[in-house]
This record gives sequence, structure tokens and C-alpha cells, in this order.
Amino acid sequence: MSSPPARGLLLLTGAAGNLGRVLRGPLAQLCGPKEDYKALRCSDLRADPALPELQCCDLADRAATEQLLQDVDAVVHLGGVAIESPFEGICDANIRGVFHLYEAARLAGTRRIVFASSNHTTGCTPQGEHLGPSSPIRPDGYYGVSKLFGEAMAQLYWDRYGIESVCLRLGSVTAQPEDRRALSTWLSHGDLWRLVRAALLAPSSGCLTVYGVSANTARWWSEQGWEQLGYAPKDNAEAWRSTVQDLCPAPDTPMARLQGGSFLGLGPFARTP
Ligand code: NAI
Ligand code: 15L
Repeated sequence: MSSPPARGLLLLTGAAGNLGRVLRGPLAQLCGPKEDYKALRCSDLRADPALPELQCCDLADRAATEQLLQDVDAVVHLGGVAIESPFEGICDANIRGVFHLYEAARLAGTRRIVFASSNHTTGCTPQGEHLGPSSPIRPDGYYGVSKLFGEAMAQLYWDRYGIESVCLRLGSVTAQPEDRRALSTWLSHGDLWRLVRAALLAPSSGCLTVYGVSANTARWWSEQGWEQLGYAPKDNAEAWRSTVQDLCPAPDTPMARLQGGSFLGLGPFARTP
């Protein structure tokens, strides 16, 4: 697939996090005078000694986020709270933060945002039930709700302001599957990169939501939207079945029954100041 000529900067938020560390090297390869983007700008809430050029920015700070987006053509948005936890922290990073990101993108003339959404948008669905991006939403906590807010912002900013978004409902991104649930939910590091690359470089995306999962024999989520992006996963968790199939929560618990797995065991939370 041919990609458009070099435009502005590519911004990676959450660059110091788990997935940021996996993606920042490959993303840098898309940047340069003859590449798709002029340069990669990395940011995070926290500094990373391994990446001195990282720009610290709290997405809950609107002015700082507007500055961060200047000259940015496309964003891979990973920054935020990545687990189920009390609402207040999720609200600052994933709700206010996403609002600030989209507003800053509108002001900067940013063309596309690849948004790291999550399978926890539908985590209260029973395990084994097959889902696609238009299946009913069934968030399993505030975290899942915050990702649905992000997906709604993506649709709003496409319909009103023409900013393209690809919302990736990522499964379990790890070097290898870690438990029985991951036989269905695993997204390998290689497939993560194939998916993010496809989401950035697809000639036109509009506002598209897809599940992000490897070619697992036991997967629950449909490939709807993959063809439009040109994403073709290569890895399959099945190869680890004998190692991980006994690693599972006690039967008849929500963690064992529902797709969100261990997140169903988190909360309710005590009130935080
Ligand atoms: P992570 O927690 O390792 O990285 C997230 C990064 O965001 C951290 O480095 C953190 O400092 C930064 N961050 C937190 N609050 C921020 C704020 N207010 N402003 C700026 N930066 C802030 O998480 P991970 O695993 O790298 O996930 C990356 C993204 O992908 C997250 O948005 C997560 O929700 C999403 N995701 C990850 C999955 C996985 O399997 N790791 C699966 C589904 C979605
Ligand atoms: C997520 O959304 C989380 O960020 C990650 O830590 C994993 O828990 C993943 O989902 C999962 O469902 O395995």
C-alpha cells in the first residue's frame, strides 16, 4: 500500500509505558525527510532516562497539551490510565486528557489519531460470545467507560471537524500469552506493530473502530475493519495452549465467566479525596 508524502510530526503519547516502549523504535522508522512523517515526538507524564528527548506533558493540562500538538500531523495515543482503578484518576487522564487531545488536534490541524481503546469496552460480555465493533457496548468498569468516551470523541471530531481516527480495541498485549484468557485475547508485539502501522498509513480511515487481536484460533473478536486498514495478523496464541490453559481464575467467578477477566475483580473503590 503506498503511503502519502511526508507531512508533519508523528506524536506518540504514553511513550514511556509498556506499549510505548514496544512501538517507539518502529514508529521512528516511519519518520525522516523521505518517510511518512518528518520526525517522531515522544511524550509521557513521566520522564524516561532511556529517552532523553521525551517531552513531559500531563494530558490533564489543556495548555500543555495544545503546545504538544503543534505541527503534529498524526498521533498514536497511548497515554493514560491503563487499568481499572478509581474514577478520579481515570477522569483526569482518560476523559479530560482525551478531550484536551482532540481539541488540541483540531486547533493544530492534525489529520489522524490512532486511539488505543480497549476490549474492556465490552468486558461484561460472556467469554466465548463472538463480538464485532458494532456489538452492544458492555464496559466492565470506569476504565472501559473512559475508552468509550474516547471512541465517542473520535466519532464527534470526525463528523464535525474531519479529523480521522482509528480506535483500536486492543486485547492483551504481551510478549507471549500469559493465561487461558489470553488464548483468545492475545495481541503479540509483532501484530501490535502491524496494526498500528496499518492504522496510521491506510489511505483513508474516516472514523473506524476495530478489535486488535492476533490470529488466535480461540479469538472472540471479529476481523471487521481489518481489510480496510490492510491489517493481517500473523501470530496465534494456540502455540502456548499447553503452557497457559490451566492458568485461570476460580470457576463461576465473574473473572472466569466474562471477557474482561481480572478487571471484573477490581472495584468498587473506596471514595478518594
Ligand atoms: P502503561 O500504563 O504502561 O502506559 C501508559 C502511559 O501513559 C504511562 O507511561 C503513563 O505515565 C502515561 N500517562 C498516564 N497518565 C497520563 C497523563 N495524565 N498524561 C500523559 N501521560 C499519562 O500502559 P500500556 O500497557 O502501555 O497501554 C498503553 C495504552 O494502550 C493505554 O491507553 C491502554 O489503555 C491501552 N491498552 C493497553 C493494553 C495492553 O495490553 N497493554 C490493552 C488495551 C488497551
Ligand atoms: C487493557 O486494556 C489493559 O490496559 C491491559 O493492562 C490488559 O489488562 C488488557 O486490557 C487485557 O484485557 O488483557
